[in-house]
This record gives sequence, C-alpha cells and structure tokens, in this order.
Amino acid sequence: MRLSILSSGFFAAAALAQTHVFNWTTGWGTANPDGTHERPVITCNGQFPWPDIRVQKGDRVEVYLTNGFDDANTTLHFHGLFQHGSTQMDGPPLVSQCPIAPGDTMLYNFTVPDQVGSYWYHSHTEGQYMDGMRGAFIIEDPDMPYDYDEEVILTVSEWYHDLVSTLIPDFLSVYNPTGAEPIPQNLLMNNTRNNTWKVEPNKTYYVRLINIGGFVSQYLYMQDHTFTVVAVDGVYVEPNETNMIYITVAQRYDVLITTKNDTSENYAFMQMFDSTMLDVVPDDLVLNATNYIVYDDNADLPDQYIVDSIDDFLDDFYLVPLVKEELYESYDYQITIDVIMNNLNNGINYAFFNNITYTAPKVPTLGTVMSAGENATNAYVYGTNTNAFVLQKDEIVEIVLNNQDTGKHPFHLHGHVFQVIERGPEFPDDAPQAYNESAPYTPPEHPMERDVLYVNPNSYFVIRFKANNPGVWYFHCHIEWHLTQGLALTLIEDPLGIQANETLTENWKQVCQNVNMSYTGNAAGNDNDFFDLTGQNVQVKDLPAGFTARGIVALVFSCVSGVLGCIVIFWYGMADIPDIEKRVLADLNLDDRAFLAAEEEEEEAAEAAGSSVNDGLSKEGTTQEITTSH
Ligand SMILES: *[C@@H]1O[C@H](CO)[C@@H](O)[C@H](O)[C@H]1NC(C)=O
Ligand SMILES: *[C@@H]1O[C@H](CO)[C@@H](O)[C@H](O)[C@H]1NC(C)=O
Ligand SMILES: *[C@@H]1O[C@H](CO)[C@@H](O)[C@H](O)[C@H]1NC(C)=O
Ligand SMILES: *[C@@H]1O[C@H](CO)[C@@H](O)[C@H](O)[C@H]1NC(C)=O
Ligand SMILES: *[C@@H]1O[C@H](CO)[C@@H](O)[C@H](O)[C@H]1NC(C)=O
Ligand SMILES: *[C@@H]1O[C@H](CO)[C@@H](O)[C@H](O)[C@H]1NC(C)=O
Ligand SMILES: *[C@@H]1O[C@H](CO)[C@@H](O)[C@H](O)[C@H]1NC(C)=O
Ligand SMILES: *[C@@H]1O[C@H](CO)[C@@H](O)[C@H](O)[C@H]1NC(C)=O
Ligand SMILES: *[C@@H]1O[C@H](CO)[C@@H](O)[C@H](O)[C@H]1NC(C)=O
Ligand SMILES: *[C@@H]1O[C@H](CO)[C@@H](O)[C@H](O)[C@H]1NC(C)=O
Ligand SMILES: *[C@@H]1O[C@H](CO)[C@@H](O)[C@H](O)[C@H]1NC(C)=O
Ligand SMILES: *[C@@H]1O[C@H](CO)[C@@H](O)[C@H](O)[C@H]1NC(C)=O
Ligand SMILES: [Cu+2]
Repeated sequence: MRLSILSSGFFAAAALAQTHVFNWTTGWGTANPDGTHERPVITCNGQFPWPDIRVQKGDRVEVYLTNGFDDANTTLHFHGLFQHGSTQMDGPPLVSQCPIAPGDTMLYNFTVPDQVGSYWYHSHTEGQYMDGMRGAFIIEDPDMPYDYDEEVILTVSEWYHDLVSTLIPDFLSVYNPTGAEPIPQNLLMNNTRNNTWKVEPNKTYYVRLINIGGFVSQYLYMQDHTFTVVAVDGVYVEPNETNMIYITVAQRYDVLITTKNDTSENYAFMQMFDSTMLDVVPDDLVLNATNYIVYDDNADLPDQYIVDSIDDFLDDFYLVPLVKEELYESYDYQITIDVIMNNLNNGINYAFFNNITYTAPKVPTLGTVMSAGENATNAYVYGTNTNAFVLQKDEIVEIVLNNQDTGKHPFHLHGHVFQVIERGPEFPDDAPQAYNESAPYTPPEHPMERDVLYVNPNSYFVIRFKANNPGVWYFHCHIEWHLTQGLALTLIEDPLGIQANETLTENWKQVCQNVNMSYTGNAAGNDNDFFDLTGQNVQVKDLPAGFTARGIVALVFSCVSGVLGCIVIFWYGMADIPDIEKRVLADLNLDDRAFLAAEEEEEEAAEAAGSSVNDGLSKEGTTQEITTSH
C-alpha cells in the first residue's frame, strides 16, 4: 500500500514536468528606469524590462533567442544552473558556444532536474546585460523547507546613463591606464528608483534578492525590519537573522521578512553603494537609495533611514548549508591563481590570472573538446592564452585565489556550487598576502556553498568542489568591466565524459556557421595537428623593458592640459627605447584625428566642470614620475 502511494506519487510528479517555451528577440527601445534620464535599453520582443522565468524543479526550458541587433553578436547564460549533460547550453561565447550573429536564432534547451531556488539569466556578451538584457530565473521547490505567506522577487543593480558600448572604448583606453571603472549614475531596485513594495500586515514574505548588476556590491537594510537569510545562490542555509546584507553582483539571498501588525506607518528599504569599489565618488552621486515598504498608501513615505555602521553585515562565510554536505577534507588537484591588474604595450589596463589575460580562442573551447578525440585531455590544445585547466572526472579540485589587487572582486564559477574553505580579511595596499597553506587553520565543518564569492582587497580565498559535472566551465570575475579586461579562466571538466555524454545539436553548429566561425580544431582552428597552435589569438605584448605601467600612468596624467601635449610627452618619455615611437604610433592609432579631437573636447569639458581626477593616482607616485620624464 505504502509503496504504491509512493510510486504513483513519483509517476505523477514525472508526468507533471512541463516544457516552457520562450520565443525571444533582442532589440533596442528607450526607457527611463531611474526617472532622471531616458536612454536606449535592450528589449525582449520590444519590452523592457525582460520577463522573469519561473519553472518547477524537473521542468524543461526551451528559449529561442533571436539576435535582433543590427551590428552586435549576442548570447544568453542561465546563471547558477548546473547544465548537467548540456554544457553547450551554458552561454559564454567562445567557451561553450559561438556568438549568435545578427538575425540568427539559438535554441537554449535544457532541464532543471536537480536545483531549486533563485537564479537569473543574462547576456554573456560584451556587457550587454548592463544595458538591460537580464531577468530572474526561479525554480520552484515542491518541498520548500520554510513556511511563508507570499513570495516576491526583488532585483537590485546599478544603472548607467551611457550604453556599455560607449563606455568600453573609454574604459579600455590608454587614457585610462589605471583601469578606473565607469561610475554608475544610480542604484535601481526592481529596475526603478524609489521602489514601492506594497505589503500586508502580519505576513511572512519569502523575498528573493538578486543582484543583476555588473559592477558594484550593495548594502541592503530596512527600517525596523529584519532579514532572515534562508538561502544563498540556490543553496538553503540554516536561518540567520540580520539587519544588513552585503550583496555582490550576481549573488542571490533568499530572505524571510515578517511584516508588522500595525499598518499605520510606512518604512524605508535602503540600498547603499559599496563606495570603496568606486575610483571617484562624484559630488552628485546618491550613495544611499531609498525605497519603500508600504503598509498604507495614504500614510506618508519615510525619509532615508540611516544606520550607525555598515560593518555589521552578515558575513556569508559563516552560513551553514541546511543539507549538511561534508567538508572536502583535502584536494586531488590544486589550481593557484594570482590576480593582478596591469598595463600591456598598448597602454591599456588588463586583468590577469597568473600573468595571462584571457584571450578568446578561434574555436569555442567546447568545439575543441568535441573534435580533439583523446587529445582533449591535454590542456595545450585549448591554447596558451585561455588559462585552460583540464579536470579529471570526480576529483576534488581546490582553487586558491590570491588577489594582489587593491579591489574586491566577486568570482563566479559556472556549472557548480563550491565549498568556501577560507577567505582572508582585507590587507593593506602595500602588503598583499597570499594564502599560506602550511599555516594551520580549521575550515568549517560544513562549509558554506555558493556560486559567487568575493575576495577581499590584497587577500585570498580558497574553494573546493568535486569535478562531477562534465563540461566546459568558465570561472571569472562577475564585474563586467573586469571580464572585458580578461579576468577569466576555463575549466575543461572530464573532457572524455563530455564527448561520451553530449552531442552538439545541429542548431549549435549552425550558430557557428552563421557567424563564420569554425567549431572544430584546437584554439587556433587547426584540426590536423592539435599541437600546432600557430596563429592562435594571444594577448598584447608586455610593456617594453625599462618602461613600467607606473610610467604610463604618470605620462598620461601629466597632461591635464590637453591630449596632444600628452602624446608628445609620451613619445619623449619612451624615446630611448628602440622603435618605441613606431609601436606607440601604431598602438595608439594616431591617425585617427577625430578620436583625438573628441578626447580633447572631453578633457576640456571635464576641466571646465572641475571634475577630480582618479584619486587612486596620487598613490601611484604620479608627481615623481612626471618630473623624471620631463
Ligand atoms: C518565434 O517568433 C517569430 C516571430 O514572431 C516566428 O517567426 C517564429 O516562428 C517563432 N518561433 C517559434 C519556435 O515559435
Ligand atoms: C525618484 O526620486 C528622485 C528624487 O526625488 C527623482 O529625481 C526620480 O525621478 C525618482 N525616480 C523615479 C523612477 O520615480
Ligand atoms: C561576432 O562574432 C564573430 C566571431 O567571433 C566576430 O568575427 C565578429 O566580429 C563579431 N561581430 C561583432 C559585431 O562583434
Ligand atoms: C530539446 O531537447 C530534448 C532532449 O534532447 C529533445 O527531445 C527536444 O526535441 C528538444 N527540443 C527541441 C525543440 O528541439
Ligand atoms: C519586483 O518585480 C517583480 C517582477 O519582476 C514583481 O513580481 C515583484 O512584486 C516586485 N517586487 C517589489 C518588492 O517591488
Ligand atoms: C503580530 O501579532 C501576533 C499575534 O498577536 C504576534 O504573534 C506577532 O509576533 C506579531 N508580529 C509582529 C511583527 O509584531
Ligand atoms: C496578526 O495575526 C494574528 C494571528 O494570526 C492575529 O491574531 C492578529 O489579529 C493579526 N493582526 C493583525 C493586525 O492583522
Ligand atoms: C548614507 O547612509 C549611511 C549609513 O546609513 C550614513 O552613514 C550616511 O550618512 C548616509 N549618507 C547620506 C549622504 O545621507
Ligand atoms: C549567523 O551568522 C553569524 C555571523 O554573521 C555567525 O556567527 C553565526 O554562526 C551564524 N549562525 C547560523 C546558524 O548560521
Ligand atoms: C608573473 O610575472 C612576474 C614577472 O615576470 C613573475 O615574477 C611571476 O612569477 C609571474 N607569475 C606567475 C604566476 O607566473
Ligand atoms: C592526438 O595527437 C597525436 C599527436 O600528438 C596524434 O597522433 C593523434 O592522432 C591525435 N589524436 C586525435 C584523436 O586527434
Ligand atoms: C553519462 O550519462 C550517464 C547516463 O545519464 C551517466 O550514468 C554517466 O555517469 C554519465 N557519464 C559522465 C562521465 O558523466
Ligand atoms: Cu573583478
């Protein structure tokens, strides 16, 4: 009797699995999310914002994504989904698929058998998601362990008035040698400002907080209400009550919020920039954004809510997963990566793992896996500039990340959640500390697990996971600016397992053909000799010997009086390096007079407005370098 109930229940659940079909075309429209500036935004079938996806555990999802742009490729990534047996549907271009050409359609077809909770989707191409191509992706749990009355999604992000395609050329420029990220204009909640959340009294809300932004972390806190954190990045945790949450881009916090019995008053729901991530804080930037928890439409809205300190946010390191997975006591394979930001010979500031800035291969890495046969187990075939690591089936992998940069970075691993073994505190600017494996430490008995983890400035973190999901998985900083600077690596997990269990769909191959890209061969596109990488894409050369990144910083910023003067000094400073003029001329594309004129105008405008120069510069010893180079 009992058995039959169980099995009929099982078949009922299986029969109920649904297929959700979405037919989406990207395009451009205009919107004014922050209420201060109308601008172009990326639309979905003409609509902005993009719709949320809501499915049940076990369902199938089919998204037909048509690239409706005239002159840009696109892709879609489903953040946090494991994509078991469907790594080809994961999204990042040149990693697990070819870019989708204008006019072309890709079918993302996968199931969500083994995950529940709060996820999101976004373009994985050239910062497009910061222009609006993103939405929530919720997998409902038939066995939800927490009681609540209502469920609500609440996204947060920063917002720029300029398009990413406008910001990137100025960001990745010799005139931005420190790699100062563009400063956003506002914080948004649910794609608006001054958001009103209408609540009923005496209820417990299950709130899915999702940071769909591309740059800054935020502090979230409410007037006279508390968050009880019950899940992070789709992993249930033991309830932990807190007044303040610190959420990096791409992270999710599911929280319970209990409303008051009394409906006479409305309350503030605050978002605050982590301003330590901004190189400059313009005078007119509103760091604290006020939103409203509204009990009574007729009652007044509160002023902003101020707290004494922002230091007491919940430290996610101490959260304990509800399902107690044992600590992976040791590792089989350790990958140690040092993070630095530095300039290459074109004067542009790049980001590096172990001195390599990710440079996309000529063939998507998954295409190389599928065409390399037995040689797919050799990392060399994926190229020397992709930071490729091959993982053995079921081994325990440890990633030690040493951040030698003075910024915080939220790192994301595709295809997995990982155990957080250790995270160091912030260390001073002049003394970055690497992880010391031989120093005694005790990792948590049941480490926190998630898919996005920030590292503190000049510090480190250590994570572990089991290589039980064959696939090509990207690991990268989720700050879109840093991803464009190359802060990424590729994990090729059990390549023979991928070959055995996955077949590339005809559509997947067609997407490559329609963008004129080969999908077989090594990173250089060579499918005769997988060990001949001639012609592979490589990073820009290092700065010439005797010339430092600091020198570039000094030179470029010594010319507050105008760009042309600046370039003269630039030449002069490097005059003793053979051929440097020719190389700099080529790199700077100096014949582009229009570009120079535009830059000059910008500089003048900036001076007129009295805007301050990147405050990080003074620390670089600018003055000193300028004097020596004159
Ligand atoms: C998607 O929509 C387009 C335009 O409306 C239509 O031509 C196409 O047949 C649709 N595709 C699917 C799979 O429904
Ligand atoms: C939010 O409030 C600010 C300040 O009052 C205002 O400038 C802005 O237009 C408002 N934004 C929206 C989307 O209502
Ligand atoms: C689209 O991708 C292809 C293949 O990587 C590339 O050659 C082309 O330049 C891209 N197009 C745009 C507009 O970026
Ligand atoms: C999606 O994948 C499933 C499993 O491979 C397949 O049965 C189904 O036909 C695919 N959907 C489409 C529209 O191709
Ligand atoms: C946020 O937007 C979603 C739709 O994306 C809506 O369901 C939800 O109620 C909104 N939440 C708040 C707090 O405004
Ligand atoms: C609301 O009232 C109920 C019953 O009186 C009580 O149990 C509960 O704690 C109250 N909730 C709040 C948030 O004050
Ligand atoms: C809150 O809920 C409790 C128990 O359900 C009930 O007794 C009380 O009247 C409610 N209070 C309000 C203000 O609705
Ligand atoms: C922003 O909020 C913080 C913390 O509540 C507070 O210390 C600070 O004074 C606020 N800033 C402004 C400009 O109101
Ligand atoms: C809650 O978080 C604090 C740190 O913010 C930690 O000390 C405590 O152990 C956590 N408790 C649980 C049950 O997760
Ligand atoms: C990076 O390059 C520097 C300078 O050439 C060298 O000292 C360092 O060992 C390199 N780091 C790695 C991880 O290869
Ligand atoms: C792997 O590479 C070797 C040369 O190192 C070659 O002889 C062999 O044919 C390659 N295997 C495949 C399947 O391409
Ligand atoms: C391939 O799929 C089969 C059936 O789903 C599974 O049993 C096997 O473990 C998979 N192999 C790998 C290497 O993942
Ligand atoms: Cu970063």
